[in-house]
Amino acid sequence: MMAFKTLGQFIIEKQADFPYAKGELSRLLRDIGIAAKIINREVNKAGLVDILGENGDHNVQGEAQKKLDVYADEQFIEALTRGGECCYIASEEHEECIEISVKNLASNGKYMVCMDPLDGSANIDLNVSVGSIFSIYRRKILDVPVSEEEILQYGHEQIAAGYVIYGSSTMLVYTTGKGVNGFTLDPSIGEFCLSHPDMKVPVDGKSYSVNEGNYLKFPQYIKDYIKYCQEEDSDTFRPYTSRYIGSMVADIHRTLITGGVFLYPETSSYPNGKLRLLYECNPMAFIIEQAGGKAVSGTERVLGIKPLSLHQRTPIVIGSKNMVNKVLSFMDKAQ
Ligand code: AHM
Ligand code: MG
Repeated sequence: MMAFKTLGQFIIEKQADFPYAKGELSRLLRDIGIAAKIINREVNKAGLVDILGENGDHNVQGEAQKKLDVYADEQFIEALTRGGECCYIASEEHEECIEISVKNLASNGKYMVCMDPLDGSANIDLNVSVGSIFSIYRRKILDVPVSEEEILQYGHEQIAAGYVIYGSSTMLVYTTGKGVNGFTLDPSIGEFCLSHPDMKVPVDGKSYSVNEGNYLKFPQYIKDYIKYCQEEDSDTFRPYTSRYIGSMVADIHRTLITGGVFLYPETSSYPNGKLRLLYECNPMAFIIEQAGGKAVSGTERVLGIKPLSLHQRTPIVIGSKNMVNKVLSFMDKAQ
C-alpha cells in the first residue's frame, strides 16, 4: 500500500515551525479543512438539489448572492466558532466583522480570519471551478476587546493563507510562510492528502490571464503589455496563450502550477481594480510569493499595502516573477 500523508498529519508535523504556537493555529487550519470538506460535498451535489439560483439577498458589494455563497459562509463561521481559536472574522459576505468572543478576554481566540467563502460565484451554475480563500492574522495585544482596526494588518503580517479549489478534483493549498503545500481530497476516505509538496511557480510562463472584454477600459501600459503578449517572437515563446476562467482561485491555481501572469488592473469602471485586498489579493499574494512568484498592485508590492477598510479593492498583477517584472517595465515606460 502506498504511504500518504493527510492534511491533519502534515499540520501536526509542522507545528514545531511556530515557536509561539501551542497548537491553536494547527487546530484552526484543521477546522478550515473540515469546513472545506462540507462545502465540497454541497458544491458537488449542487446540480442535484434545489440549492442553486439566486437567494434574493445582495452582498455588501451589491452583487446578487447565490445560495451556495451563503451556505459556504455559514460553514466557515460555524467551524471557526466551534474551534475557539478565532475571535474575529471578516467575510466578503458581511459588511462588518463577526466577533466570536467570550466575556473573559484571556480565553478568547488569538487569531483573526479574513475569507471569501465562495469565490467565483458567477460560475456556480455553470459547473466551472469555484473556490474558497482564507487569510489568518494573529492578534498583537490580547487583553483588549478586538476591533476592526486590528484586522487591517499588512498582508506581510499574515500568519497563514490558503485556498480551496472545487475543481475536477478538490484541492486545499496553503502556506504558513514556509513554502506552499497542496493537498488533494480523496473522496473515498474523506481526507485531504499531500499531493503537491513544496509548490513552486515557474519563474517564466507562456500564458496571460486577464478579462480582455475590459480592454478599452484598461490603462495604456496594460494595453501595450497585452499587445506584447500577442506578438510573434519564437525566442520568448510568443504569442502567449490567453487563459481566463473568471474564478480567481482557478486562474491562480493554474498560474501556480504552470506559470503565467494573472492581471486584474484598474479600469475606468473600477479605478481601484475589482478584487478585494483582504480576502482575495493578500492571501493569493502570500501564496504566490511563498512559491517564488511575485504580486504587485502597480508600483507597490500587494503585501505592502496598508489596508484602510475591510472591503478595500486593489489592482493586481500576480504570477511568474519574470512576467510580472515585464508588466512593470511597461508601466515604467509609460511614466
Ligand atoms: P466574487 O468574489 O463575487 O466571486 O468575484 C470575484 C471574481 C474572481 O473570482 C474573478 O477573478 C473575478 O471576479 C472575475 O471578474 P470579471 O467577471 O470582472 O472578469
Ligand atoms: Mg471573491
